[in-house]
Amino acid sequence: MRRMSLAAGAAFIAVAAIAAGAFAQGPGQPQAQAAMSDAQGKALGTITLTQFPQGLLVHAELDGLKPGWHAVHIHENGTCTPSFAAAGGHFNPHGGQHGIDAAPTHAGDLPNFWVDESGKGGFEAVTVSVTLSEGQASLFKPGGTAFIVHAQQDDYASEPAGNSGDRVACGVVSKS
Ligand SMILES: [Cu+2]
Repeated sequence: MRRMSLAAGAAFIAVAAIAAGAFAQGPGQPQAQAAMSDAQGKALGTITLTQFPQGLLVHAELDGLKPGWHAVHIHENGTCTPSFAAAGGHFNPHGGQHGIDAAPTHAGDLPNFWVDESGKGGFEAVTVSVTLSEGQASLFKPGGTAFIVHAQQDDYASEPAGNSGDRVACGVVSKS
């Protein structure tokens, strides 16, 4: 009896591990990514997007940024050249305002994230304001979209970008 229950426990753990892997990797779920680089073209890591029925999971692993809090947003043009200004303003298909109190907010608004002393920063967020699927809020609309990391944190209020300063990293959203 004891051996049987141990075996059953092991089987449960294996299933749980597979399920966790499926969430991280998202086989069968639509995925996209943005390869982030600085203004000199140096690679700073990747933002991976996985579409779930309940929302879009944003998973970022970045390195080479200045320590401290940084704003990150989805901007309205899928280009980072000739300068990061080409990415335009925040992706805002619903005519919203920037911040947390607004209704609606900019669809491209996201929470700030922390970069440690070594320059590494990562975060996950789930947003229901944008999608990899078709529609008005699609990140694959004509012209595409791009992620921008700013030099400072977002104050979640000031127009048009939360007083978050220069654009220090950019990456076009592309299908994985
Ligand atoms: Cu921005």
